[in-house]
Amino acid sequence: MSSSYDYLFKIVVLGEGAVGKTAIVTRFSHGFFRTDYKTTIGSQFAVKNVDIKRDTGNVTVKLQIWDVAGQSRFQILRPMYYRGSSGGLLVFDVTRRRTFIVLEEWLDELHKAINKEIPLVLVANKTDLPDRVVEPSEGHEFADKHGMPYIESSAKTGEGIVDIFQNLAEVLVAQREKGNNY
Ligand code: G3D
Ligand code: MG
Repeated sequence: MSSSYDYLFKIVVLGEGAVGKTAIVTRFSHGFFRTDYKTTIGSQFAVKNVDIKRDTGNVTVKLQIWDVAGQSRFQILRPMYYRGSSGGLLVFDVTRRRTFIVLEEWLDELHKAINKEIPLVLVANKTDLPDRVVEPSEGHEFADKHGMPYIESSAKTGEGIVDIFQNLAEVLVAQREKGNNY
């Protein structure tokens, strides 16, 4: 992997336990999944470059993706992982409604920790499973309400996985180029 890049962003991955956060990050980063020493207290990060097309030519974006433990026992520790994030993924499991209902709580937790709005992508994961209960229209409605894009994914088949990170990287680069300090 090339070590040169034009932009570096920290991304946090939020959502209940077992929605597929680790599976998404692992799938995207093709095995370049680095376990941090902080794993014991519930976090690890992966690093991956994505190329974005701009009017001015291609730019390389390095994403440092923090996979934060979703279990409630780690709640007290999570805010410190949120600090300094430029963007995030809000992930739920389309087969478990509870993971969708609690998304507002994840947003609150993030905003309390960082005191500002950052670009997020709503990720509806596990679309490969037959027992889906949360419909696309519901996901779209939540995403529209919060001004974020909505992407359906399956870490199992790979559907949507690259889109998630490509989309977020494009938004982050566009903001940075406009002079916003994200
Ligand atoms: P988390 O990091 O959010 O806690 P994990 O979730 O990535 O550990 O995933 C939890 C379980 O869901 C795992 O199953 C994982 O394989 C499965 N999973 C994740 N994403 C998908 C998906 O898109 N489709 C399907 N079918 N399964 C998925 P196990 O059995 O290993 O616990
Ligand atoms: Mg995990």
